[in-house]
Amino acid sequence: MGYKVGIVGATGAVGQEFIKLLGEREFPLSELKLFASARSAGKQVEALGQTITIEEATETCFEGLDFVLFSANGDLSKKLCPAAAKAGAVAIDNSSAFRMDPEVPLVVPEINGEAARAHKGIIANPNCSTAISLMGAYPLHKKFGLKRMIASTYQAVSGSGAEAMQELEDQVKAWSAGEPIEKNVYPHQIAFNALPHVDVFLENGYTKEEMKLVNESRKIMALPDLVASCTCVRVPVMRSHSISINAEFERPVSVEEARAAIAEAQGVDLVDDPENKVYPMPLDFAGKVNCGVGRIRKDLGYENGLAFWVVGDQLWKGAALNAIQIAEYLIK
Ligand code: 2RA
Repeated sequence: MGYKVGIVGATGAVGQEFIKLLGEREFPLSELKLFASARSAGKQVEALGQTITIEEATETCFEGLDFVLFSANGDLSKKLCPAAAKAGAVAIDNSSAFRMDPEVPLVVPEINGEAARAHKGIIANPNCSTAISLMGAYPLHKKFGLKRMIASTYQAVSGSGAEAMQELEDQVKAWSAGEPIEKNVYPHQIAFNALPHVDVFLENGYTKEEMKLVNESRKIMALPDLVASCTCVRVPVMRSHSISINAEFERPVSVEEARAAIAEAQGVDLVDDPENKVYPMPLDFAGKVNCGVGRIRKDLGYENGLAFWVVGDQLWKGAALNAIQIAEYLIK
């Protein structure tokens, strides 16, 4: 038996990864429908060995579908996810529109997959930096009881979409050729730079991105009292996010115990042999299903503390893969 799957935002960076991963993971498809803006409607694309005509994403296009994977802006998700659910589909939404809605499960399958089964038609996919961070933090929480998490992210430009990836490439070329640098996606040059500015600034001095990591972590791990803070930085890396985490636990923890907890965890690789220059790096995890954890060491600031480093593919575990893993979880 196959499933009828729709993709909203099919022409975007994440939408393209949805298509690629559905094929590579041999998701049991009986039909694939691609939806995008009116501008793209009517275009024909090759996808999974078939020619598919892109349809305009509207409130009436979801009839008969089992799953609809959304990677569109929050406003469009707010409008169309309920329509998909009303049509009988499960809407898995990659925008932030429903993530903090108490009626909508926010899911990383390796952490709270069962929460997905309580859905009422819509399931929220976490922000990329959240999902990747928790792939390292959660296995340690399970063993040692996380009470404080301070995160600093080093985020790839893929998080801003295909245009940002092209902008980085163009800026590197222009810089190397001594030509003027064009800036369209970011307020400053991103090539050879680091921007402590991901998403918009809020009144509390944090950015929306930073508050997403704090608030979504609490919801996904069901830790409403988790003490957390975060700094999100955009760096000139193509498609993997890296996160430095300083964590304090309820119970004593050794580096060896932490390494063992990561080594046995699902969806994450222990990459931790700094003496031999072995640690997770963005280039190594681009296009990888698993995230990587390394640089595990006692935190110098907390009695029961650890510092560690997590890396994951922003387009995959940070977006398209996690959403498809939610669908896989529901059909298993
Ligand atoms: C970013 N997490 O990295 C945001 C959206 N994908 O820009």
